Amino acid sequence: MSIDTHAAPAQEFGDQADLQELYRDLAAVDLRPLWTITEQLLTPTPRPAAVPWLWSAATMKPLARRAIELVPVERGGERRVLSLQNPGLGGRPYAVGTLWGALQCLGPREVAPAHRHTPGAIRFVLEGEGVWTTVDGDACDMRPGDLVLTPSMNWHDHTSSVDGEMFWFDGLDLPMVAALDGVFFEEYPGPGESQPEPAEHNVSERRYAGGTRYVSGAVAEQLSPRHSRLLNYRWVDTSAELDRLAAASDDPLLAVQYVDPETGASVLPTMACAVHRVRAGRRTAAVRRAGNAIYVVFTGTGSSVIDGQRFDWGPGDMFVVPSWAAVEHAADEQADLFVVSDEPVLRALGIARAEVLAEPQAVTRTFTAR
Ligand code: 1HN
Repeated sequence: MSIDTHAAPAQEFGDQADLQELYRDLAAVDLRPLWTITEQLLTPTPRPAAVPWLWSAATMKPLARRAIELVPVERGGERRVLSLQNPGLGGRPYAVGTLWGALQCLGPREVAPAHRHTPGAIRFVLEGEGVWTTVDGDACDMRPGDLVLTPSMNWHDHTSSVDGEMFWFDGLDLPMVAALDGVFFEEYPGPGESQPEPAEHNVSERRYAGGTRYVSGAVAEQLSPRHSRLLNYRWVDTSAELDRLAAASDDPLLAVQYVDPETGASVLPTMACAVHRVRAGRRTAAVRRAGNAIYVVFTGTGSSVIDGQRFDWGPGDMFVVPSWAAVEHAADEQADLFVVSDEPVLRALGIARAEVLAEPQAVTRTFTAR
């Protein structure tokens, strides 16, 4: 947050010249009078610097393909990733104040080298095949719609075994970890730049996929650094769960949260993931939540109204809903929206809140994607 240095004091006291001198003398010794900035600091409701925004697949994908042609994936650069840079954040490469969001692509038979870091990541696969992410020795096969976790300090590299291209969404808690000055990063010590391919893939699935991986209500409260030991949530299972909910209700919105099958908590301590299915021709209630979220359109077309602005979307588009912005969705054809949010952190701190609006929002503007 940046605090306007030139803001007039909220109240004026005493002799003007003396007061101005006091402010100068305070500034000269790195002291700041709270009474001049109280209203900027303590806003009645969150005032995120990030703005509601949308990045379209039609714009991103040709640019990603050009990057595949021009830029190798190698040690140093580490990844071919196009970050969603919210224009409200003054050049910081973040989708919203607390979350990194990006489109990552891998060209034919490329390997992105192994490393590990304190920020945790989730991947939601958009397109492609024949790629796996090895997470601390477990090769997790990636198919469209799969959610793959690379928790904090787990070694990870990405391997393409085929001639096609691969595209996925990356969500990281990097801005939160950076705000805590907690970023650590290490290159894999080898031998080689990537982890050896294990004889068997998808070990975490065989061990943990038997438990409850999806819930439709609230996820378990938990203040713990633990992450899910299950590293891959398959689209076949996610969509089967959505189908099951759809058969049991006529709501416009069917929501499944991915959870740790051993605890019922969110998949990572810092990030919660969900899929929101919006039924064809239906509109969801407008909701606002404390905390930031990134939406990735997996299938379907429709629009969302975010604080009175309409965003039209289709497959592969990504958009952000900053804290406390009202959001509602309408689907033309049935739509599956993947959502990642920082909600577990707000819950752990006891400051989560949400509000369902009584009325649909009036649309005052329509967003034009670049
Ligand atoms: C990272 O390690 C990956 O491993 C992707 O694929 C995106 C963005 C910031 C920092 C580390 C990856 C990242 C990242």
